Amino acid sequence: MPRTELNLTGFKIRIANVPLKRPVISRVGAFENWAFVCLDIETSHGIVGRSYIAPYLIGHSGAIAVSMEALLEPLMDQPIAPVTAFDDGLKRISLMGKSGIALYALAAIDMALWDAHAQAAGAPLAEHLGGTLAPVRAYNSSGLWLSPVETLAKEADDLLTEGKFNAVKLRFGRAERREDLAAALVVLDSVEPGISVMSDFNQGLTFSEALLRLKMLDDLGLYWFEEPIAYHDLANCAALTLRTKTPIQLGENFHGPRDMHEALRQNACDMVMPDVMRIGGVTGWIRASAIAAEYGIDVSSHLFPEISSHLMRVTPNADWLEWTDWAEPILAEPFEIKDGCVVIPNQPGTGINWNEKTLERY
Ligand code: SMN
Ligand code: MG
Repeated sequence: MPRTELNLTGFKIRIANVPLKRPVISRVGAFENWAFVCLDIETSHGIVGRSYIAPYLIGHSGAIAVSMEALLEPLMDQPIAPVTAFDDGLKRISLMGKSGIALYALAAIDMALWDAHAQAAGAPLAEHLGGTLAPVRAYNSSGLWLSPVETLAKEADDLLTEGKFNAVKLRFGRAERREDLAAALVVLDSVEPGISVMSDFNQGLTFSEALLRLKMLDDLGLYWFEEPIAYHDLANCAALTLRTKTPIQLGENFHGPRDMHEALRQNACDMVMPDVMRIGGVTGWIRASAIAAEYGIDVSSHLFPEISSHLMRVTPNADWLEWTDWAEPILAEPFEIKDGCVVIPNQPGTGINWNEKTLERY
């Protein structure tokens, strides 16, 4: 096949504030809308690479867009080379610290470059990265927030039914310890045997409260305890990991593969669930998943289900994909869920295409 060079010829960045079907109420905040920064990169052969990131705070989205522009300018008219662009970009952002806004901007660019690169090769991203297409098992994370306990059984049933899911995630961190216990019992009693229930404290506990609360919940058969305390407090996370039977899950706040390496080196968790925006896009994910593999640790994903489904297909020890429906309103073809699994579209690239009408509206 003749080799044609694919150059970056332009880009478009759009910010959308999309209403959530079920508002988020958690210890990281309450949200009625979810903020997206959407990137299109244009190339010399008419191929458009697309990605989105979701930085929680709409007010910070503009700063991320500006950071994206600054990182994209030097790539203009250059060949599309995601790994080279990532490493050069990392050097550039090191002047501001290789985390936070600058890293998110770099991750968005990395994902859009990989999308274009895979499209140019005519392969879905998972295949382009050397994997195969197959359904990816997912838990429905679009609900079970810190809502009244009496609403949880019905919501768990709705969440499981809407995509024939076999797993859901329940949020903890209520004011009183016994309220979390009541929430856990209601949900666990209401689901069929064989359904997995993950749990997430969103860093809501102090270390001493975590000792008490995790002990209280430890024998219920929850699949994992996610972020019980401040995520950067690795020493105390390691102490909790030693003391609890339920696996401790960390990862959505790893800023780059190095953070994952440090957490695993300190035995701060039993499992990891990187967030493709914070870990550094496709390139950051691939590097992080190699570290997890060497530690023999299971890898789940955090948010961004579309691109994460491709990445889970090339992740050794892939465990559960986190499914949320939050981007659906701005996608031309939302990914299908079949029997609790995300179906990766069999088309070149990531399969992310905009619903231009709604994207412009939001
Ligand atoms: C989460 C994600 C997004 C908003 C609130 C809470 C949570 C998760 O930490 O893991 O899904
Ligand atoms: Mg979480």
